[in-house]
Amino acid sequence: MDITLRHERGRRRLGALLGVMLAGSVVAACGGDYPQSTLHPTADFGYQVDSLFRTIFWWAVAVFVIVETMLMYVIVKYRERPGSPDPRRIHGSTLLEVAWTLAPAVVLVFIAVPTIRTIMNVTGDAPEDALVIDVVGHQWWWEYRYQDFGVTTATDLHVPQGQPVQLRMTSADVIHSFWVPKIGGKRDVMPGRTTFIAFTPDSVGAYYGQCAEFCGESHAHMRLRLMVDPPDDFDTWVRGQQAAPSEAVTLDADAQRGREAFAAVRTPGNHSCLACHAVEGLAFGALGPNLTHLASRSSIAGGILPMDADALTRWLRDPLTIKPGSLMPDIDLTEDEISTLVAYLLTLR
Ligand code: HEC
Ligand SMILES: [Cu+2]
Repeated sequence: MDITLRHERGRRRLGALLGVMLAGSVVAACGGDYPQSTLHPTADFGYQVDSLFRTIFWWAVAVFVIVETMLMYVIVKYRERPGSPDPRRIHGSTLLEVAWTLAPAVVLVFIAVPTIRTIMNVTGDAPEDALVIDVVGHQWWWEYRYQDFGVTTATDLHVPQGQPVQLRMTSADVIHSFWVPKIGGKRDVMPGRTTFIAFTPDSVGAYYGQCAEFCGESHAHMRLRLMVDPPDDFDTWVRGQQAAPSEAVTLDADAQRGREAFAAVRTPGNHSCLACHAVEGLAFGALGPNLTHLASRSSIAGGILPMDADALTRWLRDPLTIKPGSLMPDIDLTEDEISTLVAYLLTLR
């Protein structure tokens, strides 16, 4: 064999080896415990989906190994050699054809049975004692209504650890999809229809999620956080949300002026805060998030900004740059109005 050919082969082998190593490390990277990994579930819904995934994965591995082994064997054994005669012609083999029809059919049965069983198990039915929360998808934020407690909030979804929860979901505008990967699968949220997700979260923590159905310009900015609280903390949270915020604190001069700016009627365009937002005891708007306990949340604007003075200031200055297409209009507020409004909003604990 001449030298250049051998070199060429060596290089190809090295390339193939590197390719395999790269593919291996890419696949291995998927297994990490990332905030939105479906491979590390923390609720019964997720465990079922995960176990189905693993079952199918191992079937696929078995099929891959068997098929590739046979393929390699045939390629090597029947490769053309110098001077070898033409291969014998054959036509049809009943045995082979029956075998390669039956074998995949059997594999499909072993995949179909657990798949259908899982689908039946995760339709969203919940036991009697489940905590039912109404979820409303909006362009581009999630609203939650706890009818049992008279609490309405947004973006942060609080649930108690170890208790079955049922989400009763619908949309105020277009089709969205609710997805917290560590809890389980996604489910469409549609206007004029009600869909359900049921789960029992088993570990305390904050889990990220997001809208998983393209719903317009700021679809990528429609995130959420599922807060799984210890039961006692959850009760405390509910009591905090039920209390009227304005009674709880006396407002300083700035916050008082902010409250007035919030309630002021703005013309033209009626971009008054209270036209779109509710604050218990002050405003009843329903187009935007309920702000009654805004300052008790971890994030604002569909989970893309932290809940702090700086983010609130940026948001009030220019919501449309932060969130293109946002239904919160750009209101011509003076810097003074913004700072008093922020002072007021921060009192809404
Ligand atoms: C035309 C309706 C409308 C008006 C008027 C309006 N907002 Fe909004 N606001 C919204 C909508 C819709 C959102 C949600 C935007 C998003 O996340 O996509 C929002 C979000 C917010 C948020 C973030 C809340 C959260 O939980 O994410 C704050 C704070 C806020 N608005 C304050 C104000 C203030 C203060 C005013 C008055 C100066 C005001 N808004 C006027 C519709 C409005
Ligand atoms: Cu959406």
